[in-house]
Amino acid sequence: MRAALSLARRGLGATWPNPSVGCVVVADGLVVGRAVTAPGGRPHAETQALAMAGPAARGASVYVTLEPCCHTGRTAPCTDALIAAGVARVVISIRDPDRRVDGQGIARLRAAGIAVEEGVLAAEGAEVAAGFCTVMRLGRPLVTLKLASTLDGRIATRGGESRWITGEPARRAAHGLRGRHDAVLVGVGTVLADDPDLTCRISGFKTVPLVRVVADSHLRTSLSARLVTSARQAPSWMLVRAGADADRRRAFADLGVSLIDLPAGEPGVDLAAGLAALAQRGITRLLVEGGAQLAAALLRQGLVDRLAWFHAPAVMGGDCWPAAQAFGVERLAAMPHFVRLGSVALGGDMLTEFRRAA
Ligand code: AOF
Ligand code: ZN
Repeated sequence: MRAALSLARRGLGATWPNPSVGCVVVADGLVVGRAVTAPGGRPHAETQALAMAGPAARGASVYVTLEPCCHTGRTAPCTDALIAAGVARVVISIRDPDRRVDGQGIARLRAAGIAVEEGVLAAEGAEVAAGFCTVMRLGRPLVTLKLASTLDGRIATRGGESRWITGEPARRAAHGLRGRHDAVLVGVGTVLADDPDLTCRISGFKTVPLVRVVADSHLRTSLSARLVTSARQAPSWMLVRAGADADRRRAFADLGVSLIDLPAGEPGVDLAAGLAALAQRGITRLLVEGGAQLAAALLRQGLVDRLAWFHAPAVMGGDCWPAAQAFGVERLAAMPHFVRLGSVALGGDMLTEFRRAA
């Protein structure tokens, strides 16, 4: 199962709208088949691993990070492929929360006489499938907020200088984070200030292009911004207020930018509705890269599931720009709380990852 989980981790960011699933087929103590869900979500892991195993799958044990599907979607059900291959045992990490499956895959395997165990390394299985499970449970993607600041949480000097606060190893790790997400979201302020590309610049890392999303209620983004001029090479989507200027909308659409209409939020667009719209389009894992306004709005609304916080060993002081703008915390009890998952040193910098406290 650990091997299946590592395979599944490799597919993160590449299989949306489907979950990344890992599958290992073991016969007589030997691995005879292994696979991860293909880029784009199909074929599923099990059918590929069974194809690799061929006749060796008969009587084998199959380790899979998510309950095999039993619905006929764009591919035939994995349960049927497992039954047809004559496997003896299926070991599952977690159930598939998709209503078309949710225990029925397990029931179908058992009805065919296959021994099924579930709940093996369930915490790891849940972490790998967290994006897909969040969509199923909450109707929005898993949201990871990435920040890179000084020790006192500052992201730019009072003069506006921000390149670079963290060093090269930390910036490479940030590209790795992009690689494991389906889409990246920034606020329009960041686009105006930095004109970012928002691509994953580690070659070979990303097999499907990262979807770039800008929250831009009034279409203030320049038509010559990199995100706009490259919209035909990699997807660029914009979260806009319904009723934004029609000529500007047409200009963006003509350049290949896809506009998503949303109700007004305070400020900008209604972010909860924006996240729901992204889930509707298949996004399961969303990386938010700022700026400070967007970070504050998401934190205030309890929409941040994970934090990836890079700290540079430096201090700027209170007249410099904070990682998150004010969001009105009066009492300690009102702060969003997080639980530390782990930390790594990256050159002189530090990356700490957190999940929201339950
Ligand atoms: C599996 N193995 O590798 C994955 C599964 O639209 P379809 O037919 O591709 O089905 C998508 C659903 O299949 C998805 O919503 C989820 O429930 C499941 N994903 N299942 O057996 C896999 N990726
Ligand atoms: Zn399947």
